[in-house]
Amino acid sequence: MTPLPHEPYTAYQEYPPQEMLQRARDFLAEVQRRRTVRQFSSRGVSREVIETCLLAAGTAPNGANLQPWHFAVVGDPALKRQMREGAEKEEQELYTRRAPQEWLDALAPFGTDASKPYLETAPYLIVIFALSYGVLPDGRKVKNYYVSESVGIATGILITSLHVAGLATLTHTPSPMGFLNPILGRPENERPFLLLVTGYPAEEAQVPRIVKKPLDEIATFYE
Ligand code: IYR
Repeated sequence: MTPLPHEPYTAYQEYPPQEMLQRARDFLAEVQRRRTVRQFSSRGVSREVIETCLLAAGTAPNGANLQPWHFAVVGDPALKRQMREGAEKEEQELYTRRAPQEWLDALAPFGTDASKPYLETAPYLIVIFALSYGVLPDGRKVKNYYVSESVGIATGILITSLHVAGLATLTHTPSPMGFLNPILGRPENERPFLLLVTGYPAEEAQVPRIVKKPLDEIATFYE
């Protein structure tokens, strides 16, 4: 393979130290307002906003720049209904049979159960697929690298970007998620990674009072 042409990094922006700190603090305040929401309004959302946030997600650092993701954006009510039916079937199994007691105990404070009405209420369901391998136009398979890491980072950027735009999300992981491929006609190299419910929060939306770990618990400095 010939090396890619390289060019000066002119887009880089340095800030004076005080401004750097202020920007970091502003961003912290912005993301601290983000909450996972489980009650959505059925109010429509601009497709262009979703498209813009997906482009932001697509900037994620990833293995060998192979960009091993695909975003299925579902606004069609018939498809949303099928997805809800599929998810609730799996979740019913999960909550009644598959999940060990320890898992159910960890979930109990949040009051979640197998019923997922938001899969029909919210205007958009974004299914993030991880491409286990790529497929060339001639059908040959291409190995992808660090797929989970890459797709995880892209998903984080997507969630943050939707939040910054003023939309709420719910990271939903019906388990297992294989039922999504036939509904959405996705090929076998695409593995559902996460389902992001997106829209405006319902006016009566409530969120649990949770606490984030303090810095000294989540970080250790060695200097
Ligand atoms: N997938 C299930 C269960 C679930 C699991 C965890 I860990 C959560 O933080 C929340 C839910 C569901 O969506 O209900």
